[in-house]
Amino acid sequence: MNLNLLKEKIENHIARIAVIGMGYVGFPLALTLADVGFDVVGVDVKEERVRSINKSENPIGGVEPDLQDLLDRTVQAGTFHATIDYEDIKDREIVFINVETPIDEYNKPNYTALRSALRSLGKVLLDGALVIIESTIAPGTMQKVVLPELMKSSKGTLNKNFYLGNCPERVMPGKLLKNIRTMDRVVGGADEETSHTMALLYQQFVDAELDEVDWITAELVKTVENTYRDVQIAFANEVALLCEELGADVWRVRELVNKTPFRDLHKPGAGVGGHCIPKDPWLLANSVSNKKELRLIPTARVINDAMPRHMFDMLKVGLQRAGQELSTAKILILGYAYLENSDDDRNSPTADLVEIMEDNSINYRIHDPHIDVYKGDVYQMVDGCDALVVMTAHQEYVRLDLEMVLQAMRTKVIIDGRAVFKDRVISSDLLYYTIGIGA
Ligand code: SAJ
Repeated sequence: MNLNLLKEKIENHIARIAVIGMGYVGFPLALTLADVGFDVVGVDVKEERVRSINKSENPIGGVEPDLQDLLDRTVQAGTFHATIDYEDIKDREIVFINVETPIDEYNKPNYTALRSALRSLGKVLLDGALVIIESTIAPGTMQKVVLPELMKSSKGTLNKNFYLGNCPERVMPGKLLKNIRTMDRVVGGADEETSHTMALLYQQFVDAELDEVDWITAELVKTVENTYRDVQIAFANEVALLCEELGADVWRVRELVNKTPFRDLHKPGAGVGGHCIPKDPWLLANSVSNKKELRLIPTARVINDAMPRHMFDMLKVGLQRAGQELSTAKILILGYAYLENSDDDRNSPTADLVEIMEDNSINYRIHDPHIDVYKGDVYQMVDGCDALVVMTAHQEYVRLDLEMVLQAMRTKVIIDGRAVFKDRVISSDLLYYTIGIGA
């Protein structure tokens, strides 16, 4: 099939679509495409996840407006279903790939899931299909990994047997569906004709600008936009450490700095988690061989990764000042998710803090209102504790009755990694430390 025929099918919403990877990105994408009238098949390797999706059970946790309703609607309408069998997508004219692309312990890209999806897809790929990679990949990966894998598994040729593009996702937990429909997208086709076709496809469900580029530009835009954020957060964290040393309040400094035009000092915090920000700088840095020239990007990662340790150091100071031995202290950690009001715990800074606690044989417990294993009554869990360590700014903590919490505590130390309580009236016998305020 040539792209003209595919374009017609796209405009009439009769192009048959598959989305590989039913996670935070692929699942809402599949529902959105089905909601605008396409027939969509979702593919995932997790049989349990496929089964629950087909029973209209939403696999994505956290606060995601409208996701469940959309799932109910599309499953009932029969325009969307999930499968583990690649045979079920051999008739698909458009295939999105939204699988995980993590980094390994050496900060190198791990493309196991991506290669596996490409190998399985290639065996069943419909002649003339358009394949779009939405996973975040290091610049150069389309040329050096995706194309060779797909040519090998499909025994086909680019722009003859299949068309290939990269359109990096821009979802954010808590606003998955909204972002899919409203964020500008970069559509990187192997050639202009493919980019045009991709733009036409995204026009069917995206109400924003679609910028047509080549592969390397699409790969760079995604990794650079997240590396920008990581470097900005690292700068905020370093300013916070300065303020602590100087006895200043970084939050007041930040407020006034950001009154200056073109300044956007980010928020210092207990660490940088998630599936994007800690990973994408390494994908970017690994796209070039002479990495020794890259100093800012790796250093920003080191600064941000050191913040959980800084939380532990503040805890030690607080307990010492309170005259409470670390070895006999009882600690309650508030927040395991990497982001407020989300259940997403990927690359959670709290996991790093917990490792340090374990290494020091500290008696700790974890609370998180969005993660089943850590759910509980904070007012009960804090009973007899010596310190609270706030790692995530969940709404539940913002609304916490601090006086009640303090009454239940044995020693009254709060280490606040997200400045959740900094503007609250704090009783006199409390030792309160927050990121970026000298104590
Ligand atoms: N964080 C800080 N200080 C800040 C901002 C964030 O410490 O000023 C921490 C957060 O607590 C979290 C981590 O960084 O642990 C990441 O937070 P995030 O707000 O960047 O959330 P993510 O990981 O969901 O990032 C996504 C990214 N979106 C995509 O990759 C499509 C990112 O580009 C967005 O800027 C971000 O959402 C967003 O703005 O919500």
